[in-house]
Amino acid sequence: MVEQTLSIIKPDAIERNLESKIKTFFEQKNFKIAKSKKVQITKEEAAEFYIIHQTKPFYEDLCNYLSSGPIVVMVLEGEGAVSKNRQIMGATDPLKAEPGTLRKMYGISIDKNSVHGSDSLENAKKEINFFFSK
Ligand code: IDP
Ligand code: MG
Repeated sequence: MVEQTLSIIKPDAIERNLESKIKTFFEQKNFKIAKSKKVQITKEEAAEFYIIHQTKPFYEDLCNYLSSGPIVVMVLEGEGAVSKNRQIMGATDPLKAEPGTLRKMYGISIDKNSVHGSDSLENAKKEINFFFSK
């Protein structure tokens, strides 16, 4: 099934000028980048986006981090896009990510792991709506 998923190039990767490399990587993996924009969100917006993590010890740091600089948010489209994107991103912790995955190639640490990807079709719809409904 052709799906859409939300991808974010996080501040650590934008700061290192990795936007075009990461976009090319998605295109080489046969994703269509249906929408893309560069934004900077507030801490309050980050807190809303990551609300499912509100009880986690790292929540505050995570919200500060995602709002710390420009990010690129994208709608990726393709066959099985949600799980395929999760696979090519690699594990949350770059140290545990498989070779050839984005987080292995570019991630610095578990918090500065370069990319976000929706974890389910339901969350993909919510997250796309969060960034692209206005
Ligand atoms: P995911 O991004 O692979 O879906 P989640 O568990 O949804 O991982 O966590 C969201 C984000 O929160 C991660 O991408 C990472 O930046 C950060 N994070 C997750 N676990 C930790 C942790 O143990 N310490 C610090 N940051 C974390
Ligand atoms: Mg997640």
